[in-house]
Amino acid sequence: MATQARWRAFAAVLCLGAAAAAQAATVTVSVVDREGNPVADAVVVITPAAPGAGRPPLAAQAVIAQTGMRFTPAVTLVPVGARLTFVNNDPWEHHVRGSAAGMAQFTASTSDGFELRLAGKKDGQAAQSAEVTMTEKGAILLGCHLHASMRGHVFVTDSPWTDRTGPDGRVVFNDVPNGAAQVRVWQADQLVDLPVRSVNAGAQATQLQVQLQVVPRRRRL
Ligand SMILES: [Cu+2]
Repeated sequence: MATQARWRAFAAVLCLGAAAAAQAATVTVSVVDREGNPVADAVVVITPAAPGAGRPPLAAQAVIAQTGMRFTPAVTLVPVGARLTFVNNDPWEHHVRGSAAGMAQFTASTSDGFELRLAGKKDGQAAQSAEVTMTEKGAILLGCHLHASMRGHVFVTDSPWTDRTGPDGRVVFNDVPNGAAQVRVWQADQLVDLPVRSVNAGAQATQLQVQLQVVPRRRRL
């Protein structure tokens, strides 16, 4: 009798496990450029219609280094409310500016965004740094008033289901709640927003390919 009860309890746990697994779906998004080649550093945002219990938030802090006349990383992904720390490792000054990316960069007033002057790093001293808080979602273009070749981006998201594509151009989410969801793809050189795609996450793994209308420019090495 006791054994039977234990088996019943075990079976109940198995059922619960199966139910929990069924609620989370796998969604794979592949981003390719106009010529069909995989695109790294594109941002994929999934917004489930019913987010359920949600997902752990993305890290609310990020460091963007200015090293060798580059912003590193080139694309930084943070949630709304995150704190960014800019650190100048170069021995010369950088005058960092952040402003709306995409088509907005042609219409936004110059007073939008932020500016930071970071003195060059002196031998034997700590690098200069400054912090900025990202209060709104959207893509930010980073530049430097002193060095026109410097370019970087910050993507501020309001969905915890947000990730960057790897070198294979793919992002895989294994924990999208079952049901309808919207998928947005952002890429730095795709200035015109791509249409939002709809998927129905479910028992069958969802595969979605999104093609850019551009071929992203290569990063200066
Ligand atoms: Cu600079």
